[in-house]
Amino acid sequence: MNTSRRDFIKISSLGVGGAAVVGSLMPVNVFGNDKDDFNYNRPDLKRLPTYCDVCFWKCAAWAYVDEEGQIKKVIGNDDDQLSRGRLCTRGTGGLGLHFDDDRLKKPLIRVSGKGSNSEFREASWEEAIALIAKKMTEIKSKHGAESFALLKHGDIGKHLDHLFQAYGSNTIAEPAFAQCRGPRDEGLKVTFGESCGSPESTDMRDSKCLVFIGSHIGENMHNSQVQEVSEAIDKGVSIITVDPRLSTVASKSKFWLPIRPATDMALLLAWMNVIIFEELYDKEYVAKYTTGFDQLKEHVRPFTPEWAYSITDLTPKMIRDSAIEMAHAAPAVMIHPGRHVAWYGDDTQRSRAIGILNALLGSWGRRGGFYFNEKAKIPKFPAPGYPEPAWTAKDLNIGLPLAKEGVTNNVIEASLPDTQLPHKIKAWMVAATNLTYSVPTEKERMKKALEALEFLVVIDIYKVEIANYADVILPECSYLERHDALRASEFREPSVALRVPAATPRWESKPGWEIAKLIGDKLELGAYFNYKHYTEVLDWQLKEMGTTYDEMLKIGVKNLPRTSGPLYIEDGAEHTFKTPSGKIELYSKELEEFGFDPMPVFTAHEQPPVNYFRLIYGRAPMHTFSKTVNSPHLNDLRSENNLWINPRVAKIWNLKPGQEVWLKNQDEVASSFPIKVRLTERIRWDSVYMVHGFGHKDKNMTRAYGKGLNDTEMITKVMVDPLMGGTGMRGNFVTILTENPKETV
Ligand SMILES: Nc1nc2c(c(=O)[nH]1)N[C@H]1C(S)=C(S)[C@@H](COP(=O)(O)OP(=O)(O)OC[C@H]3O[C@@H](n4cnc5c(=O)[nH]c(N)nc54)[C@H](O)[C@@H]3O)O[C@H]1N2
Ligand SMILES: Nc1nc2c(c(=O)[nH]1)N[C@H]1C(S)=C(S)[C@@H](COP(=O)(O)OP(=O)(O)OC[C@H]3O[C@@H](n4cnc5c(=O)[nH]c(N)nc54)[C@H](O)[C@@H]3O)O[C@H]1N2
Ligand code: SF4
Ligand SMILES: [Mo]
Repeated sequence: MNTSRRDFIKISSLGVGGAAVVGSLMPVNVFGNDKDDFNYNRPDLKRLPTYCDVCFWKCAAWAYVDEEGQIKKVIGNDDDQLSRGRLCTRGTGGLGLHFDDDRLKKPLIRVSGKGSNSEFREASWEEAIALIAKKMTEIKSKHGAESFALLKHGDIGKHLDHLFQAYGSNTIAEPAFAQCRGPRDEGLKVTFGESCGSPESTDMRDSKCLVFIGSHIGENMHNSQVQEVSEAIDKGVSIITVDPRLSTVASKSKFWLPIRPATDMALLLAWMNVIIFEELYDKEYVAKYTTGFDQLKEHVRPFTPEWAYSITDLTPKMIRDSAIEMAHAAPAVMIHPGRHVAWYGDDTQRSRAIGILNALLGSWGRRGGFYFNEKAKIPKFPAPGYPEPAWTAKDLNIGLPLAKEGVTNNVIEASLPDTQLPHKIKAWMVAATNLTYSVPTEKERMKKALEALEFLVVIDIYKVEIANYADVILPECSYLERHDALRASEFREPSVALRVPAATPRWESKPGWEIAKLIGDKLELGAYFNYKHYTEVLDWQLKEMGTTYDEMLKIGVKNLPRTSGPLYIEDGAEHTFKTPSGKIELYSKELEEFGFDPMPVFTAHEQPPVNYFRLIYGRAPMHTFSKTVNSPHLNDLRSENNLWINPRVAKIWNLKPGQEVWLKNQDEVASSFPIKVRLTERIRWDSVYMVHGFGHKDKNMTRAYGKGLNDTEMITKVMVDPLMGGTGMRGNFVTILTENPKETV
């Protein structure tokens, strides 16, 4: 990395961006649903409401269908706060999940082998469901229902949560906690008594200064956020991006801070130091709403920008100037708490530090900072109470005081024959999560756990890698082919959105609600599934909420009035935070009582050894994790990832653009597939970068098989967050192999 890049870079002076020429954050073609190129008024078309399931933003949308029942187009619903009438490329290309002929077509039952040598045969739904119910009954009587775990993500999760709790198991976990936003949510809860939620309650459209620490909005395509950042850019917002890589949003920033990876905490403490000692903080807000300021002031006294310089590679001037920039915009400044924050194991504390910084600037509960969100309450369809399980997934979270949800890694750990955890898990149902791609584990541990299971059911739309260990595989239909639970996303106003099928399920696939009901009925849990079709549930719920199924068919999404009070703290008004003290806790007695640092501290993390690079990863605008890579529509836009390498490194290593290389990590794990080199100044010399989700190993995914490299393979060292079990994944180092390791060894 040359000196000018290491310096405090004002992008405008590089001519890459700058407020005058930046305009929108959306790269051309990212919002693909240009409404002008399609005649929506064609008499042969009808439109049906849905909400997008290509990621968890759940944008409300319309599916346009012709007389033959063919889905022609999916577009955003104008009345929706999340889509604002536009879908991102992935949402527009969501059709690909419907049309993909590589999808699972029938239930499959394993006949032999496990893993890569497994053989399956097709089965009828009756046979598959009967086998699942028989095994669930057997496991319940042998080991207790609790030993049957549900690992899920996505919309089918709600239906299966209900099934599992009716059955007697609350051994439930999903990667959205320990692999994603758990550390952030728990860190913010300790500080403010609540998290920023999902969608995050970031008031970006009215911000004067936006700070992104790793959050790479623009590649991370969470729809309304991208739109709000673009709006703020158009209004002249100043952006500060902290990222070892010149991300899309960094290229639109006034200040890019190309930090040495794993040292963000030092920067955050130095920012606090400047803001406190240069008296840039919001004195009134801090006095009125926070507790522990004096302790924080003493705590950060030594953490000067000069102290942080040698740790972060960021000059004291960069640190001071950017802190001043934020303070000038306060309280309309939003330091984004990020979303996938499971980085280095001290992530809850880093998220807390971000929270504290926002508090010092008075931005929590203020316009242009964070608003108070609200979610619609969906009434529960009448059903008996659930039996009380003897233990739940949370009981596996030994010594993790803030692990308030199931931790996937602990479920995996409890499934190992030699587990030290207090409860043993014997079977899994895995739905809409490709665990072997999304949960990092030590070498071989996941495989051992999978091999030890007495029974594994996988419910997916593809025969993904984990399905090769399954005893039974069930094909769910795509979201465009099914009803689902009502969407009640938290936002500025509460809302409810409906999803109905735009097409009939392809082949023999079935919707999640029906799969849950079929298993439930077979288990004689029919009282919990007291309806013939899910529309009865939807209609009942919607009537309770003052609307109807028929009305929702016409409007798709309904925004409801707020009932929880104002969006922001009104000037000078009293406000009680949901913390033990009722105030924003700059100093946390709660953490102190648990035996943890009451205020965030800097811990030095290992840096890459000679000839190794830190592996960092992120998103591409046209893909969601590993789930869209095979979609014909989205694969067309990008079929493989590439490896970002700084040209200086490439010169020393004699690497050429487009050259295929393999990676080997610190634990001697070599990649299954090669990845092509991309030379770019946009990455520091000590790191390499790739987009997560590629390198599929199952040949049934014909477009995705063997294309690109799976970052998770390289993530065998996990830095566990001692507060909540988050799995820090960015402490892995890779070296570059120019020949296929499988052929040379
Ligand atoms: N297109 C698309 N969008 C998505 C998703 C998707 O799959 N596809 N997934 C969604 C989901 S579930 C999530 S959780 C979010 C995740 O997205 P975000 O929360 O925005 O991002 P992260 O994955 O945490 O971070 C990625 C960025 O961190 C930078 N980085 C790496 N190491 C460091 C470091 O040490 N310090 C700093 N400051 N930066 C570092 C990388 O260069 C990269 O730019 O994206 C969401 N949006
Ligand atoms: N190495 C690495 N690991 C990561 C991340 C990373 O950036 N790098 N990101 C982390 C984050 S932030 C998150 S949120 C998690 C995400 O983790 P996951 O949610 O596990 O992500 P995917 O790998 O996309 O798996 C989704 C699965 O759902 C299936 N699927 C798609 N549509 C449907 C459907 O309609 N019905 C059913 N039943 N199945 C469907 C897909 O085929 C796929 O198998 O991963 C985490 N793990
Ligand atoms: S952000 Fe994109 S992929 Fe995610 S729900 Fe919205 S349109 Fe779909
Ligand atoms: Mo995530």
